[in-house]
Amino acid sequence: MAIFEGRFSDVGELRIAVVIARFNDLITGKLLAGCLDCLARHGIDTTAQSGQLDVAWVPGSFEIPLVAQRLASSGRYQVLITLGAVIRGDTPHFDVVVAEVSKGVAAVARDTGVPVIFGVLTTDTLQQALERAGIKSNLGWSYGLQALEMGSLMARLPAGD
Ligand code: INI
Repeated sequence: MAIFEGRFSDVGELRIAVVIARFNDLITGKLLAGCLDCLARHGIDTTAQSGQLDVAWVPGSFEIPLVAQRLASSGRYQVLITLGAVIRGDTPHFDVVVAEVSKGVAAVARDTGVPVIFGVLTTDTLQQALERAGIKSNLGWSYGLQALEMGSLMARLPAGD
């Protein structure tokens, strides 16, 4: 019996890309800070000179899947992290953006075989988003951990076709 597990240390071989939306950057910037703090504490080089970590900014969460698709299919990265914040307003735009980014991110992972962490907050209010981006906890930190786990897990699984 084989048991496959990811790990959170000795992850020096991982190359990671973050795709982050500028929309609601009050929130996404805090998610990024939490995420980078997590990655750095687990041995990932997050400095400006890093050859291990790249960050791509997109206008809004709607654009995340397209850029994630390009980066994932480049073959350069073992795992991607997507960061966004979609906050429900009085218009149906929320549902359109949420549907596109959630389905799009899942499709990128399946189509490319590269794990893509879904770090897009979907909340009813700004207050709820702030609570998840640092006021109470910072989910960006969790997304960093999940990326390490999935990136290292995929490397340990038998090769697919
Ligand atoms: N983009 C977000 O990331 N969050 C939102 O809450 C949001 N709302 O509510 O409109 C949002 N809209 C922009 C969208 O993602 C695209 O950037 C835009 O439609 C251009 O394609």
